[in-house]
Formats: sequence, structure tokens, C-alpha cells
Amino acid sequence: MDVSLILKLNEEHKKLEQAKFTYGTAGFRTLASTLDPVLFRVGLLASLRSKKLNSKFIGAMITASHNAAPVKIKSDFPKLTFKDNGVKLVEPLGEMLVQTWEPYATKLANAETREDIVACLTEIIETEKIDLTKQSNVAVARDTRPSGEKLVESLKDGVISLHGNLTNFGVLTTPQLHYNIRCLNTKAAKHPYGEVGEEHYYKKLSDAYKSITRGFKKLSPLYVDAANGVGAKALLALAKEIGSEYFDVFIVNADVANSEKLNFECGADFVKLKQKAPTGLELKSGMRCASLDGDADRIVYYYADHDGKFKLLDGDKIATLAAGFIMDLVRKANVTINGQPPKFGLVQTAYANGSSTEYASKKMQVPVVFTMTGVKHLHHAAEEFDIGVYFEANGHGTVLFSENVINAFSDVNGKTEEEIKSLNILKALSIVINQAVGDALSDMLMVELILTLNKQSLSDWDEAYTDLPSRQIKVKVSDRHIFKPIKADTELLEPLGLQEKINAEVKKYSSARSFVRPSGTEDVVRVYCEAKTQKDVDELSVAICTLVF
Ligand code: 16G
Ligand code: ZN
Repeated sequence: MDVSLILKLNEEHKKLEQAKFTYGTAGFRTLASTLDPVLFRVGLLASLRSKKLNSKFIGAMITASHNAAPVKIKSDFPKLTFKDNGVKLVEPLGEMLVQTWEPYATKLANAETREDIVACLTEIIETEKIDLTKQSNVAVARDTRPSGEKLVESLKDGVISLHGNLTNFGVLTTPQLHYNIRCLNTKAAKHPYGEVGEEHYYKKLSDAYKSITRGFKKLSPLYVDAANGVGAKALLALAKEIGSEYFDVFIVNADVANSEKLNFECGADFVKLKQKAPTGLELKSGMRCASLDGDADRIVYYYADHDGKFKLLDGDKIATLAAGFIMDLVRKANVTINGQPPKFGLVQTAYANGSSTEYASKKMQVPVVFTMTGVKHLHHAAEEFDIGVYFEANGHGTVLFSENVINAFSDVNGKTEEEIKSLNILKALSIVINQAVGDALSDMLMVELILTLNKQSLSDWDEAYTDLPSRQIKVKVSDRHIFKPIKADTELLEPLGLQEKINAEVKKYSSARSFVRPSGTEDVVRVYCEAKTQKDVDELSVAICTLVF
């Protein structure tokens, strides 16, 4: 280890404040102004991870996703409290950083002195038996937040300190970086994931989409709220590649140049939480709409019913639509693995609406598994199935096809016309759907493909089940770390006695449910309530918030 180089470059990225950093559900995410030393250290860690994995490419995505992030505050915008950015590391096949390395990230980020940094690096190298002579390859991308550009430089110094190579992909959506990383690391594999680069990503998705929807009646236009983020640029390029004869899209909230507008009263998180259309989109009956988040890894759909009432089709609805469609195809195509039908499963979190779980498990007869909040947990659980559908209610998710099932798609030739047709759709779907991570654009094409083939409107899709009324509230508390969730976030172990009090409140209402968990991305505690009527939900929410406060 070239300690003098590390120490020299560390001088440029010294920790100035007593901030405490935690590598959480979404990596490090906090005020952008405090992140320079963190990014330097993440560069060091990414280099070590690459060396540990025989020089495989490790990704670093600089984003604060759906968090609002004004930098210049203009008088016509209210002062927002968050000026966040963040960074998360990506494993060689596009998954989130392996969990056993998260404590290293936290420890390194919090090292106080230069000696502490070197000691921490030494500890990781020894524990992980890392061969420092191995080359390290790290690739970075960022969303449109202006603070990202400088943070790339901080990360670069960390990578260089361990004599690593840094590839800078510039501004990309989070899933595009995951895609690139998976492509880079599977170049020489039996099944390369694809070619590296934005244009190849668009072409791959577009070709698969067109191969299946060709000849079908085009859907009416889709209005997409891009949250004034990177998704606007990516969707424009994707739509151009697909062509308007297949897909009509109107992109709204595409003002990427004005960073103070990012996620401001728009985007998937806003629409899901507020249950209303974003600013910039005048929702009228008959319109088909969707919202992305700031780094384009989440999507929700919505429309207005005949009475003009806002109707949301969230991650749960996307999951059940996809699961139903794919299960039906697998049956029709007669796909088997060792003579058995593929193992199919749906992964949800505590935020999943109770009606969606009931619909999936009882009506569709799909096994449902619950995990903690955060994509890494859902992704791992979905990998246990041959076809694993995972979505968070907030619109983050994808469908994973195991290698076995992909091979089965190729092995089965299909005898009848129906079998052949179903197999072709399954093969195309496994290409359209991003296998590395939840991807708003790829999920959008999956939904559009299903609705096109099913000849369904958004209200037809919505008919599958009716959501139970629900509410999610943020509560500011003095210390959110005292809240210790268990049982996939559905209960609290600590503070002692609180769960019993929550249970007592929930008992007062029919079909009610509530849970409390500390946020991994903001300094708040989240309260979720669900019940048979909106009135019950509102009353229950007040009661639970009072208990937590
Ligand atoms: C992050 C997670 C998302 C989760 C959210 C919960 C990833 C890539 N993203 O955005 O899946 O729903 O955190 O946020 O894992 P919270 O902990 O603040 O509620
Ligand atoms: Zn996001």
C-alpha cells in the first residue's frame, strides 16, 4: 500500500465536521457539502473491493435518488431543507454492495485521523486477504445534481490512491450504471449481458420491445413526469430509439438545467406519498401517466377515473400485473425445469398494500415472501426463485429470471403455435426487464408491453384489486436510532413496550395494520397505517404518531 500517496491525497479531502456517516439502505446519503471526504474513502473501498474480486469492475453511483436537492435557491421556490447527495457501490453483476462490506464502508467513512484511515484499510486488507498487486477497476456515474461533478473528483482521488483505474460514465440513470457494470464484467462470459454504453442499453431494450409489440395496436400516449432529473434525458433517447410508430410519449418535468426543480413537487415519491398528480402535469380523464424518481430507478403509474378521481398504480400493482402475465405465459409455453414447473415467487415489503398481498397469494396462488425495506433485501430474496418478481410499493423493483429458467426458455422448442408465441414473449421479456436492478425505464416498457398485448387500459389493469386506504407519515424524533425494527420491519423490538401500545391502537379498527420504522435515508421515523376506511386510517395515524413522538 502506497501510504504516502494515500496520505497526500487525503489532505485534499479532509473531514471538516464531526458528522457521523452510516452506509445504509441506499449507501451513504446526506448533505452534499459533507460528502467530499466520504467519496474519497468510498473510492479507496471500491478499489479494494475490485482487487478482492480479481479486478472485476465495481460501480459507484452518485445520487440522492428522490430526495429534493436545491443548490441555488430561487425566490420563487420555497427554501427546501434537503441539499442531499449520496453514493452507493455496485457489485460486478449489478447488485448492491455485499452486506458484509457495509461495516467497512461505515468505519472508513468515520475514521477521524489519517492514521485511523490507514489502520482501517490495513484491517480490511488483512481480514479479506486482499492481494494489493491486483489491478482495481472502478466505474462511476452520477445523476443531474450539480454537486455530483465535484464528488466524482473526490472518488477519483480515492481510487487513484490505490493505483486503480476509474472509468467515468458521466450522467446516467442509476440502473444504466448497473447495466454497464454487468456488461463490463460479463464480456467474456458464456452469456454476456450486453454491450457497454447508453446507446446499447437503449437498443437492447427497444429491439426486444419492438419484436413483441410489432403488429399490435399502439397504446394511447403515455405522459411521463421525469422529476426534472436524469430520467428525462434517458427516456427521450429511449423513445427516439423505439420510434413513435411503436410508442408515444410526452415527457413533462424535464427541466434538468434547473437543479432546484429536481423532485420538487413531482416524481414517483411525491406522487405515491401525496396521492396526487405532480406539478407540471394537468391530469385529465383518459390520460395515461407515469412518474419516475430523480435517478430513474422507480416508477408509478396513475390516471383519473371518470369522475376525475386520482388513481394510483404503484409498485404493488406493477408486481401483480407482471406476475400474472408471466405466470400465464410460463403455463402456456409449457416451460419446465427438470420436469417441474419453474419456482415462481413474489417478494414484498411491509409497505405492500394488504389487498395486493391477498390478491397475489389467494387469487393468483403465488407464494409471497416479505423482506426488510431496501432493494438489496428484496433482490436477494427474489434470487431464490426461478422467476422472482420483487417490487416495493414505492415503485422500485424488477423481475429476476434464473439461469435455469433462461436455459429452459431456449431448450423448449414449443410444439404448438401458442407455445412458440409464449416462449418468444418470455424471451423478449427477460431482455426488456433489467436483471441487474429495478429500472424505471425497463419497468415502463414491461408494463407497456403487457398492456399492449392484453389490450388493457390503466383502469382495466386497476380492476384486479382495490387498495386498502393507507397513509405514510414522517415523524421527526430526537433519536431515530432507538427504534429497532424486527420481522421484516413489521414490528419494533425497541423502544420496549412501544409495539404493545401500537398493537392496542390497531386492534380498535377492522382490517387495520400499522408499523413504525426508522428511515435509512432521512433523519425521521416513518409511520405506516392501513385500514378499511380512510377515516379509520386517519384516526389510527394520529394515534400512532402520538405514540412515537
Ligand atoms: C432507498 C432504497 C429503497 C427504499 C428506500 C427506503 C435502494 C436502492 N433504495 O431509497 O429501496 O425503499 O431507501 O427509504 O435500496 P427509507 O429508509 O428512508 O424509508
Ligand atoms: Zn431512486
